[in-house]
Amino acid sequence: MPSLFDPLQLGAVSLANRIVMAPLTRNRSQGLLPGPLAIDYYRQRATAGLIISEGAQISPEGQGYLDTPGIYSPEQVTAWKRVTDAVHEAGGKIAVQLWHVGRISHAEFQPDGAKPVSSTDRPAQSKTFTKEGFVDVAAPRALKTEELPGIVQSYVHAAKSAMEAGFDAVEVHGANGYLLDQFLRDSVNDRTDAYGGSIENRARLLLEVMRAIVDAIGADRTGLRLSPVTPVNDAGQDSDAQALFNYVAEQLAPLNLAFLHVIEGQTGGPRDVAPFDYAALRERFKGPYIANNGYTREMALTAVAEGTVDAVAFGRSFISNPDLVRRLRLNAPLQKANSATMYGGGAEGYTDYPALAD
Ligand code: 8OZ
Repeated sequence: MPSLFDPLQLGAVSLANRIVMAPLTRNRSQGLLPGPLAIDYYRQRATAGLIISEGAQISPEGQGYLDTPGIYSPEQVTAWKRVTDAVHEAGGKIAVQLWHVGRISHAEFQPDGAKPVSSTDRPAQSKTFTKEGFVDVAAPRALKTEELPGIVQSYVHAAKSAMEAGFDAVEVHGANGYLLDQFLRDSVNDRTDAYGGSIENRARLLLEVMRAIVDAIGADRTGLRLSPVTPVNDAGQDSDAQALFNYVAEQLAPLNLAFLHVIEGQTGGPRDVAPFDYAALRERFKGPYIANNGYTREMALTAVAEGTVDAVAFGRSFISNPDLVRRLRLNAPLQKANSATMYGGGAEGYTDYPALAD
């Protein structure tokens, strides 16, 4: 049986081990550009089998929080290229997370202070982080049907930009109550067009995005993150999450994506927040499955050895342990992440967590 420390092939990307750095929003990209500290931060973590970057918005409208990086302008591509070069020089692999927040946004980030866009015009009961600190998210406007091809095109443009920036792959953010999840769930999506109502209709935008990206950059460099039952960002439980996500996985199977990355349970919280059969999802998807959320070393070792998952993504422990792979290998103690320095700021709590001494 494979071990957590064995290599793994995800589409075109060869991983040295099955330990993945989960995407982590850090709000340190002034001017929407990953800066010099981001180069150090990602380089320090290059022993991960695969780094998945923090969410990077695919367009100006896709931004919802202060100082998150973009992946759509030539300037952003240049800035990211320095990050991907540093990770590659250190022997690592890095994917970018393609992010559109939908209604989890604020006028401060939107072009001309416009309303953020969503599947619905109902606001989320949620907060975002702005120059003024944590504030309520803005009321959105429902996208018109004829605007949806433009959304798909923004994802394609961002995916092509990611390839120019030297990323090994892209991960589409289909999780955590952001735009694509706002279309998937019937707790949020109240549309009456071909993108609302039935499961087929609610999954349509996500599947169009995935097919378009696959056509543009290749399935072997395209992955997806889902969170079937997470309640974060006012993503209410779908009336039949299992049927919805089983359908999505079945439709994705023929695309032969590089990976499916699943947040099991509540993002950053309990794994048993609602019943869900993740094995059923994996069985339908057929391709490589990266599991995430609350995995201990023991759980990760067991899950890979038993073959229930192909790889495990760790979030918070990668914040505070740049050498997490080595620590897991040695069963060395893990440093605890400081929650006060997670979002915004400088090097403190970002690039100053030490590696184990030799
Ligand atoms: C924490 C703070 C801001 C954004 C997610 C992109 O939950 C996020 C996020 C997390 O997916």
